[in-house]
Amino acid sequence: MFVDYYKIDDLLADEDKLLRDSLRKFLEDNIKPLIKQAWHKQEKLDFRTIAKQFGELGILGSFIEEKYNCPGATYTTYGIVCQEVERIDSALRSFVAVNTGLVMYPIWRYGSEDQKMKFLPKLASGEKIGCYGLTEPDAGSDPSSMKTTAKKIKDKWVLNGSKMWITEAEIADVAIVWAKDADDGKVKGFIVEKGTPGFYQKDLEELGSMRAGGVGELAFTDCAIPLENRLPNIEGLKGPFSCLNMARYGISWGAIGASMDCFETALTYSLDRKQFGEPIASYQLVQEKLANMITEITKAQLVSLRLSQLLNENKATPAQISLAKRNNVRTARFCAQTAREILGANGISLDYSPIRHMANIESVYTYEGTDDMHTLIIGRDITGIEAFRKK
Ligand code: TGC
Repeated sequence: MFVDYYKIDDLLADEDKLLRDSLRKFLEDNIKPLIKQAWHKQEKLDFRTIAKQFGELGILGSFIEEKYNCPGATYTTYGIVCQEVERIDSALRSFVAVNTGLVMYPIWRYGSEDQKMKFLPKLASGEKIGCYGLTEPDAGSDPSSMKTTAKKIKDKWVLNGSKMWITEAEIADVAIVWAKDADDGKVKGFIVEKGTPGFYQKDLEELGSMRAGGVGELAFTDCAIPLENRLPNIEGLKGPFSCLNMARYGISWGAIGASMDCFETALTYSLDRKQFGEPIASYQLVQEKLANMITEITKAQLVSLRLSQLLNENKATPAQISLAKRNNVRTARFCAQTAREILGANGISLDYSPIRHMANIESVYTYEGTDDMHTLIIGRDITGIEAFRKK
């Protein structure tokens, strides 16, 4: 079943539709059967295997050049990939969006040619997995207050500090880490490889959201990396923020995937479930809920598709990306709650996906910029007045 009320399919390229259909089949056959148990027991999915499978499917680093063994596709393709994986589970989309938008993108955009040749092909094939270190225990919405430092000592950069709420923290082979230069105070980006002395990686246990994926912390204690592991072509906060644009854009599509799955589940259930002698879909209150869901999903689809075109033309602004992330995650939150409600008591069972999406979406609502921060980013853009901090 496709949730496509406005024939948005007609606006997609044939190759994107083919990719979507084959990816959907792969995910439904291979990953969907594992997800309930993985989430319930908080036994993370086997991302080593999944990374290689995704590499073979050619869905990592969608918009990055073929020269680096990446797909060389469009931002629309990347969006469709995010939609399909989050239709299964938000942890899968986190994996794709972090690796593509937060790890491969900064290496591609700000890295040296040697760094690109060394890391991008292996990240695209899934041979290596990445993570992104920006957020810290005391620096979430305000990354400018980060405490992690990097000091140039002879032929090394020496990192000290910690990062928190990091997708695939423990498994990652490659971490993109943002730190303040201890001498000039400027934010700079570094590539830290697994196994470097002084680099500690640990996933958190007992999470109530994103239970099928890894989320954890990174710590650096006199962690010395070669000088050539600094991303040479960026300094300042616009580096990490520009990467967040890529992840936030991917989230806007992923949220559509989660919403679609909730809608499909609720529609199927309401046509099947009888109360008072009739399918509950025949009752006006249930129809209103379904109509509200399809309306919000359709609006979200149009926002992300248009945003993809703006990105393909290099015309999208950060505030436009904030609008899509904010709107579409609100839609997913609404659809998960509404679907759960339509399913009645069955809605709290993990036999159905909405309660799982509902818990996952709380992470998505908060990370890569909270809903409140995106409200203020849009507010600043349309008024010219900043409301982030007291003057
Ligand atoms: P501000 O003065 O606004 O900007 C500093 C410089 O950055 C530029 N900039 C951007 N550039 C590209 N894209 C964007 N989205 C940008 N936003 C800002 C800006 O033009 C400026 O450049 P320049 O050349 O003038 O220096 O900085 P501010 O500190 O006032 O920022 C305010 C605000 C609210 C926009 C920013 O702090 C913000 O976006 N906060 C939210 C942070 C956030 O999203 N954190 C989540 C991080 S990731 C995560 O949740 C976990 S890690 C990922 C995972 O593993 O899942």
